Amino acid sequence: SGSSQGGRGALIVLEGLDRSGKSSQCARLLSFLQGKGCQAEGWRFPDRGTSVGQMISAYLANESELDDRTIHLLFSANRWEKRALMERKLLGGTTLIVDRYSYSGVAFSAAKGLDIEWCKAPENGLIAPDLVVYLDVQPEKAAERGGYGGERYEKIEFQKKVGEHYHSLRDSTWKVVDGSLPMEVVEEQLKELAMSCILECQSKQLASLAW
Ligand code: NYM
Ligand code: MG
Repeated sequence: SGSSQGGRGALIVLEGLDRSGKSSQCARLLSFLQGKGCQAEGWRFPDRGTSVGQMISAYLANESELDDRTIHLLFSANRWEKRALMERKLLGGTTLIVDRYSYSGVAFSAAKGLDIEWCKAPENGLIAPDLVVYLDVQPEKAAERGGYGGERYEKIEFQKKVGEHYHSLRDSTWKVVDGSLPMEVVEEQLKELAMSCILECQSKQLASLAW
């Protein structure tokens, strides 16, 4: 069973600050793709459903304390434990719409003051995204959107630093979309980017992150 058009699926990642609209846009994009008969699934990191994910979730909820490098490696391990399944899905023709990935891993940890090259190292060898869409929203704007949920990192000053580190991670797979535009406008831009990416991936091999 491949996709209806044959070829592998695309690894499409949405990135951005907390409250930038990623989760809503992932859901909209996913239902659009599925409505078109495209084989697609929605994923997110952290994946809080695994035992590593539960440790991460407790840390984010301030229910546990962890050394900065230790939690960094847990976020990375949480992607590694999903790598084999991710590869199987993509090769089987399923497109994955992923809410956060390695870029979150590096940007949030580097914002705490950890060395950025040290932060990148454990991400090497994970599957490289075919498209990264960064939803660009000013930290002040993001905070206005119903406020933050009270998890660790959800503070304007910290989010500003995260944004600067995201900026330094931009590469050729990145597209920046203005996340302050109306939801429907952002949605249209995402649909177009995703459709052309999915088409291109049918004749493009999977690659690994090499930072
Ligand atoms: N986060 C997420 C990290 O610090 N490192 C990572 O590798 C990932 C994937 O977790 N503030 C942070 C970003 C968010 C928080 O994510 C929880 P979400 O999308 O709000 O559930
Ligand atoms: Mg959040």
